[in-house]
Amino acid sequence: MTARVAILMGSPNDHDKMAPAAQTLERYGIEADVRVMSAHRSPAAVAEFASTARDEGFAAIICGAGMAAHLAGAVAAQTTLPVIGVPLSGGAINGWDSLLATVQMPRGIPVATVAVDGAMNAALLAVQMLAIDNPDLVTALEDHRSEMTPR
Ligand code: RP5
Repeated sequence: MTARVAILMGSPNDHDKMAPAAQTLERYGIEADVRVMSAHRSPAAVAEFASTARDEGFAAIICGAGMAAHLAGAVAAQTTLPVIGVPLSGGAINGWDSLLATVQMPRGIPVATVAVDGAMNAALLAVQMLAIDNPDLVTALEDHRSEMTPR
């Protein structure tokens, strides 16, 4: 089965901030499965998805959420796949809440947290994980880095 990456977000209102993740995976030819589910509003769906994700062929799961952002942690609790958390801005304290909620995971259940609204970096981190045993992705990553180099 070809490796896939899941992109989860806590609300339909998160779509614009998470769009760079799917766009970046697309650039690398990696299939993204984008879904809205919430640690608070649909916890059973989150548990079901996360606990079966490895068997469904996912290689990594990107989770974006704002405010009391528990989505990445709730997913990480149910899978040994790598989980990448994207704290999203918005709300009364504009991302400080989601940053701390996403990054401050208890010992034993890691979430690789990127910057607030860092959806592109979340996707690049997933690509780098997939590149561990994929030389074509290594080359694509190197080409991308070289495009980003200021000239
Ligand atoms: C989080 O609460 C979502 O990820 C979203 O960023 C935030 C607000 O959600 P909405 O009230 O806009 O649906 O769970």
